[in-house]
Amino acid sequence: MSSTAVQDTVPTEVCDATRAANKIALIAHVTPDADCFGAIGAMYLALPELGKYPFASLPEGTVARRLAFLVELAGVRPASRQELAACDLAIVMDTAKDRRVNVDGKLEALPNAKIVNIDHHATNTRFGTWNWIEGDASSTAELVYLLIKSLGCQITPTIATLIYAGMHSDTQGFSLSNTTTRSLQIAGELAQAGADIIDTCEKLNRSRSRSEFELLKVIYTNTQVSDDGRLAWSTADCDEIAAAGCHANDIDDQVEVVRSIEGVKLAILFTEANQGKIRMNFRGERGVSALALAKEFGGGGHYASAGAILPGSIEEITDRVIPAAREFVKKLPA
Ligand SMILES: [Mn+2]
Repeated sequence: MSSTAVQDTVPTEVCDATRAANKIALIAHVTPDADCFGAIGAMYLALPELGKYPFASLPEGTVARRLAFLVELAGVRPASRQELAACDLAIVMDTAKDRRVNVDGKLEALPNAKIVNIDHHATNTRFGTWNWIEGDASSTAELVYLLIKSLGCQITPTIATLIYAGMHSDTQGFSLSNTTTRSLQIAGELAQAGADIIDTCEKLNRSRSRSEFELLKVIYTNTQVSDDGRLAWSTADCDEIAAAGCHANDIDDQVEVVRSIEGVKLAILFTEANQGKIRMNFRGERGVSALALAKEFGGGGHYASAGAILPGSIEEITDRVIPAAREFVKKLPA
């Protein structure tokens, strides 16, 4: 666990831009996770207190069943194209590159909006008018907590629950290396503010649908481990994902199955939710940079948790990536 290395202050420009705007679009990344929904939901509920109109971009079909409760909890109504086009500010959260925004028509669909870019991905390309990037923050939800407080808005029990969900999820229940004293301290403040931790964690961790469970069985079955035990990977192709009853937005944290094996330094999950497009999730354990390997294949993300997408079949892509991954773990110190 690292101590508080990140700054506690929200950039003044971010607060000023938020206060100056009237209609604010709330945007996160494609295949949104709990951090995205926590951040969007919390801002959606906080902004009206400042007299601002929030408009959330959630194109149809982008909410995973498992996470729909967060959207419902915040009462988020997805904005129309027209509403988004009329926004004068876009707060883009948790999104490392502008082409990853979860907006129909991407940022061109908001021609009048200046952009506040809030993120904790080390590889963020700083595409905003204003950029607030803290690579050491546990989650974007953590940054949103600081922003809402800086704006002088209340942390209501619902806002606290949404932020907690984002932080809990991105830290795997405060168990990963991005867990800091600041994140634990904020978690305590969220509990104090009335976050419904038990219900949220049950929904996030102990409410898998049968189809997601079927998909996990596939991933367990397909898991392979290198002879030295340092590399583990698994796959799920198009047919296997469909047979389990899953869709692209159900692929989330299943790489944790692969990562859970003792001694594994690097875990990779290859999934083909969309035919011919292989998504890779890389996870590094104990100081191993998953990002370094993901970058070799055009990917990005965080130091220990990264991703990439390549065109091809599972077989073609594993044939390319696994030899590189074997070399990569071989070079790691004993
Ligand atoms: Mn995040």
